Amino acid sequence: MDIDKVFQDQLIKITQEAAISVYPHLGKNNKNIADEAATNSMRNNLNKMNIKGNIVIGEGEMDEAPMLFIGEKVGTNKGPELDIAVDPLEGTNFAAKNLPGAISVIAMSNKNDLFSAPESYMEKISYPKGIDHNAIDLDFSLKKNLSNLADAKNKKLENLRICVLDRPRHKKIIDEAKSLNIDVKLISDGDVSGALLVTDEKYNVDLFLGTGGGPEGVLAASALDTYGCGFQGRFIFDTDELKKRANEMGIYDFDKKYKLDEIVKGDSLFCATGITQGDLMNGLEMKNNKMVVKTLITHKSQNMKKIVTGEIDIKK
Ligand code: VTB
Repeated sequence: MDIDKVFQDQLIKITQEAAISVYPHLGKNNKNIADEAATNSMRNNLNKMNIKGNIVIGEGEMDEAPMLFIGEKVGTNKGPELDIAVDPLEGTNFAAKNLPGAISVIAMSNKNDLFSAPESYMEKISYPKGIDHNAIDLDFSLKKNLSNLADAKNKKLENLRICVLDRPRHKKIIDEAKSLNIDVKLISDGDVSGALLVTDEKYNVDLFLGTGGGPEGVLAASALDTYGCGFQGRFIFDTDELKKRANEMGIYDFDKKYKLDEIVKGDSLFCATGITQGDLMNGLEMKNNKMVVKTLITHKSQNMKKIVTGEIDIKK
């Protein structure tokens, strides 16, 4: 079933307002306060929606997060049953330090269509549309993935560019890229945006890969699906606690590589509003008491993918 188009504008408003709520906290060196503001705003607005919403990706598990925890019910309890994934402030460091890349993100699907998993890391890889899904795999070497990509895109291997989170755990990937003469775009945080850089040639990223947050992987997968891009993810359940929680959520095969259509099924909506300047969209900009806000929205069944500009009056 297609998700009603009325929710497009409502989701845009939700991420816009969450983003604006972070504005006073930009550069104040306090990640928690900034995150709390965005989470509060998002939760208040979600609870006004005529939906039976279930948070499947949120701020944490019930016992550790007071708001928008996994399993929390949101909405007026009238309307369709929907799964919701949120990251009210993706890039808390960016916001606290007023650096580029902070966004506010939400995704929505029909009930049981978004993957629900404990807060864990995920190995992930995303790639542009038009590539055979058997050509790219988490278990292939970087060289094999890139050679397959180069063939499919009719490009020279050394002209490809990859994006990776700048972490010591990615040394092997980065070293291998260097030895292949491949340009690497290193990002310090924010791998929802990073994974989406394969959606358009203008970003000049042919492959995003590496280990980051599982929730961020599910969120990115929703937008990638609408763009027709590819994604593969493998959760890392490396503690007894995580394994137990995964079991409780119905996950028994800890080594499974999930394809995009196993992470996001059917229709989905995705919205991300820029807080600070980013690769995907501009950040918040105050102009004559109006906040200019840019939001990327995708809606799979409508084949909609666009950046919407809002001008919002800021009450003094
Ligand atoms: C990424 C990134 C996030 O966490 O998922 C990353 O998208 C992974 O975790 O913005 P580590 O920082 O522990 O490597 C963030 O940087 C923060 O949630």
